[in-house]
Parts: sequence; structure tokens; C-alpha cells
Amino acid sequence: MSRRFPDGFLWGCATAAHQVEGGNHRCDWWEFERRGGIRTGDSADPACDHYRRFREDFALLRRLNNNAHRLSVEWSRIEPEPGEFDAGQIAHYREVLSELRAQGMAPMVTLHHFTSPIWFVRRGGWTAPGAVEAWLPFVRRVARDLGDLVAFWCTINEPNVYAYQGWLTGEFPPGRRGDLVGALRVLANLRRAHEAAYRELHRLTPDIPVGLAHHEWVLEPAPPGRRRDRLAAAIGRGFMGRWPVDGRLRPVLEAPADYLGLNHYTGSLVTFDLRRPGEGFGRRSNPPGVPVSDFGWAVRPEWLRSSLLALRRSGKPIYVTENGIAAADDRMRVRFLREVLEQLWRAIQEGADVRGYFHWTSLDNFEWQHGYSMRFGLVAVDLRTQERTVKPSGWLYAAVAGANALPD
Ligand code: IFM
Repeated sequence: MSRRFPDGFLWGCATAAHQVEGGNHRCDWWEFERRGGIRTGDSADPACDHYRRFREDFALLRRLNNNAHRLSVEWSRIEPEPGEFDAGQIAHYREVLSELRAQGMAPMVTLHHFTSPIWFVRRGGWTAPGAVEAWLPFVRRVARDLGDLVAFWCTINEPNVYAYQGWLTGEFPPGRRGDLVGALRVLANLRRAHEAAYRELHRLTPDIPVGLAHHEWVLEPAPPGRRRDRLAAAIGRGFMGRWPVDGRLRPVLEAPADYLGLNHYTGSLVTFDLRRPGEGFGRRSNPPGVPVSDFGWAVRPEWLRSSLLALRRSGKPIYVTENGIAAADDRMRVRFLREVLEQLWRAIQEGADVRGYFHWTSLDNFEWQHGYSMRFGLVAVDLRTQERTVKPSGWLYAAVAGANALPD
């Protein structure tokens, strides 16, 4: 066990309310599911029934030596109608967070992870001018009523994916396609929402670090790296890595934050292609000879290391807020974990100030438009019986987390 991680390193899993809880009926995703938005026809109810089984699920994660956990609190449960807060749901999340604390896991709480209340989307959702003001009462309420139990705030999950899938590809609600203006408006509002939440959270809970989870899809020009391919890769990176601020595009990772949260899964090679304006005039392909996950995403663990190294100059602590692989065959996840955790360790040796890693994810869960067809979990869930079974990858993760080191 010579390859140790820094003392106090956080080992956890990341989840999102709608993907695991079940019975989440007041949000836009629930409506989207009813309208046939899910390719497999699946529904997020009961998902993993985690809303009722959170105690056992946390006990399992504790057995797997997790000392932290990233989860989201569901806005549409806490504020089902504008300005009406549900004391019962707040009490529920107090129990959830208290249970995590009691079981020795530091909670990282995400405030927006893809789902919004139906009342909010009826008013125009994140494209509407008053969106930020409509979100802030929820942020304040959560800070006031749950803040004493929280270790980290994560304001917004993957603004770029949210805007891209909801307004350009139509795979997320509201299901719009090719609406670049809408996507940019969403990004601008999310930026303002993050900044406003950052200020409010600092005011109400000054000791809790605040950040956001940025999704980094690595884009590299296809070899030999012609100028136009480099340009197309740069445009694609611009869309995925920047958001509009006062008429200019600024890096997401330069937003006010006490730590940088990195969600990373994959990347693509980019070839210039005029027929693909929606993808920044680039055709994306997987690097030849590189294995792909069940999603068809290239699995290249070095990309985690290069993404982390690129963040060194920010001088801020970094948390890998998500990283994982869709693989029904767990042997693939075992191989991936060995390699990716080694890349994580190397990035730290090379100066990246990484303080924690949250694997996506603990339980096989509801993978948005793909229903239950994508298995990201360290723990298998039998959807008929809700029985949980730790996979070999789960035990591997437990060994690394327990030793705080890579096995020799
Ligand atoms: O399941 C999602 C998660 O909600 C956000 N990040 C990527 C994961 C895998 O697609």
C-alpha cells in the first residue's frame, strides 16, 4: 500500500434525488416521463425506493468504507408550490442528512440536479427572466433548515449538460431541439443563479464551502490535428466549458467558488464538419482502439488525470464530484476503477490539489432518458424486489477507500 492518498481524503458516491428516491411527482422530469420522453418507457417510480430505504443504503455505503456522500435535495418536494414549503419534506431531508452524519459520512448537498418543480417550468423555467429570483427562496430555506448538517454545498449540477440536452438535443425536458438562443439563456440564468446562491449560502452558512459540479467532456482534435479540427474542438469546448456573462463567454470554472467540482466520464476526437453547426462544426468520434462503455462513450482513464492537471493553476481545492462508467458487465467497471483511481493518484502526485472522489454511483439507478438500461452502480438493485447486491467493483472501491491507498 505504498501509493497512499492524502490524509483526510474523501471517498464517496454521488447520487441525485430523482434518480434514486422514487415517488417524485411534482417535478418536470415526472411529466416528461408521462409524455413518453424515456426511450425505454421506464419511469422513475419507484426508482431505487431510496426515499424509504436511505438508512439501509447508507449503512451499505459505510460498509464499503465511504466517508462522504454527494446527494441532491429535491426542490419540488421542498417547495411544491411557489412560496409554500413542505415542513414534512424538510424534516425528511433532516433525517437523511442526520443519518449520513451518524454513519460517519460527510454530506455534499446539491441544490439543483436537473429537476425543477412543475410550477417553475410553467413560468418558463430557466429561460424566464425571473428564474433566479424564483429559485432563491428555496436556497435560503434549505440553508436555514438543513445547513447545520451539511459539509459542502454544490449549487448546480452540470449546467452545460442541462442546457445542451434540454435545448439542443431535446433529450431532457423541455425537449427543445436546436434552440441555441434558449440554451444560452439557460446558461446565463444558471450562472446568475449560481452566483446569487454562492452569496446567500455564504451569508447564511459562512463556514460551508460552496462550489458547483462542472461536466468536462474532453474534446481533442482528431489526429493529425489540422487547424480546422483544432478550431472545431475549441468551439465545442467553448460551448461545453463556458457560459455567457454580460455578453461574453467566460469559463464555468472561473465562477465564484471555494472548490472546483469536476464531473468527468469521457471525451471525443473532433473533425471539422460544416454540416454540424449544433456541435460547433465538429464531428465527434471515439479514439480508435479505445474501449467504449455501454453508452458508447470512450473509456480513457488518462483523461481524468489531464482534466485534473488542467485545473491546477486555479489554486483551489478540487473534488471529483462524479466519475464512473455505464457497464452491465462489472468486469469492465473493475478494470476501469483500477485504472482511473491510479490516474487520480498520479494527478495528485503531479500537483493537483484533489481532496475527494465521488464515484457515480452507488446504486444502479434511473439514468434519465435511458431509463434503467445503463448500469453505473457499485451495487446492483433488483428492481422487482429492491434487493441490493454489492458488485466486485463495490468491494474494490471499499478496499481502496478503507486503506486510503491503491492496492500494490
Ligand atoms: O446520471 C448522470 C448524472 O445525473 C449527471 N452526470 C452524468 C451521469 C451519467 O450520465
